[in-house]
Amino acid sequence: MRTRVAVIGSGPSGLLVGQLLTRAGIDNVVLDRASKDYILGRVRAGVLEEGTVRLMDEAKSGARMHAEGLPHDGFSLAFDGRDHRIDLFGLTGGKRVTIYGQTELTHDLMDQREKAGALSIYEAANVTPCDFEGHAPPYVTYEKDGVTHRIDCDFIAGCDGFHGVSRKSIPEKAIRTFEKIYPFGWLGILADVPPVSHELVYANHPRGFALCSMRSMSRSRYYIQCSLDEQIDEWTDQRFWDELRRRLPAHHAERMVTGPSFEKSIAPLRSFVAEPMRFNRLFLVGDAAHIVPPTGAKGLNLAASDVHYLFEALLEYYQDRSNAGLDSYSAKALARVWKAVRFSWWMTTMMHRFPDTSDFDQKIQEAELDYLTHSRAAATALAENYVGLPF
Ligand code: RFL
Ligand code: PHB
Repeated sequence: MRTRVAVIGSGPSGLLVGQLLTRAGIDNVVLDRASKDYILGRVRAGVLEEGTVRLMDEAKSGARMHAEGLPHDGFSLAFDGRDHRIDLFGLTGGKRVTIYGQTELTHDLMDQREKAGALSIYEAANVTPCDFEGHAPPYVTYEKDGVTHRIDCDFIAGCDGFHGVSRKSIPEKAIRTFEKIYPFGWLGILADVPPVSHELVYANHPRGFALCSMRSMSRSRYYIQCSLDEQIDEWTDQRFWDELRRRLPAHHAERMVTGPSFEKSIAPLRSFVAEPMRFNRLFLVGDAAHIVPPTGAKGLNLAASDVHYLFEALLEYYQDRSNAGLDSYSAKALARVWKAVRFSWWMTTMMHRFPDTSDFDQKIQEAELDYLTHSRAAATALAENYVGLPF
């Protein structure tokens, strides 16, 4: 089989780049080792920046997102038993975020891809990017139903997430990685109960961080900071609700509606960047190249900005026969990535309780929160990063 762009990974990065390419008439194949149902069963991101929304529109996949997504003009930072609202809309001159689950976004992109008749291969085993470093055209091999297949292509988009094969295929000496592991995780649940507040609440509490998010006005997504050795089976719903309630200001805790959860998982927190993001004909996109802790809600949105830069570069290549965009992809993407890595690290540091915090560190955290909620300049810096830096 031959295609122009072989896309490894059918998460948001792979589907979005695939859909933009298909709409521009650039033939591509998406390959994933998992099944469609497995991918749609993963509960992850929930906050979309305006740039991500714009890209979904460009991919003609935004109709349901506009109909069902919730525009949010602000969120709360809760500490010392009080809420401090960050007025995203007012501080950024009219920008907002949209609450729409990654699962739904993925669903919409899969539907549009199917409608467009573009090829996706699920449950592809041993996907391997080959010959992407030299002058010969690259290809990808995979196994399906015991048969090995080969897809010849011009380019490979490595959209296969943090544990994917693309980054691992790059010789060690050609890649540099940067990593920070945080000494805690997030225990998250999904439940069909109305959220405690119509906006998100990020809470800093002596017992640890808590986040009240949502998927709709009848479905809540809640997280609490937990230690890394926590066993999920030891967290009954009741124990989770009790712990969450303790970490929230009284007016939220009192209003909280509880109910059975239908998803419960623990996610470790990590910052990770691989440089560069291009290896001749292989491009790393999204989580394959970088991971951020979820505190700043940036992971999916960074995947979207990478997709934007890569799509523009491929368009320039196929339409104008110019390599300029491909040559600058890595530098452009990384410049935005590092700013989001910094923001996510900063939000994480400010909102969580670290096991080894000294009295000095604690006072600095309190001063930071006090400054942020009393200085318009400081709040503006937070708001402009939260709604997303331009791309
Ligand atoms: P994905 O979504 O991991 O998709 C990669 C796909 O590649 C496939 N794959 C392979 N296919 C073939 N061969 C292989 N060897 C393969 N290895 C892997 C996988 O099956 C999968 O389908 O990466 P992508 O597309 O780059 O998307 C990135 C986002 O998923 C991620 O950044 C976000 O979910 C992060 N994130 C958040 N981001 C936000 O922007 N806002 C948020 O509010 C937000 N909250 C979150 C989050 C991530 C979380 N977790 C669990 C990590 C909350 C959580 C709890
Ligand atoms: C979510 O709704 O899953 C969510 C929202 C905000 C974050 C992280 C996750 O910062």
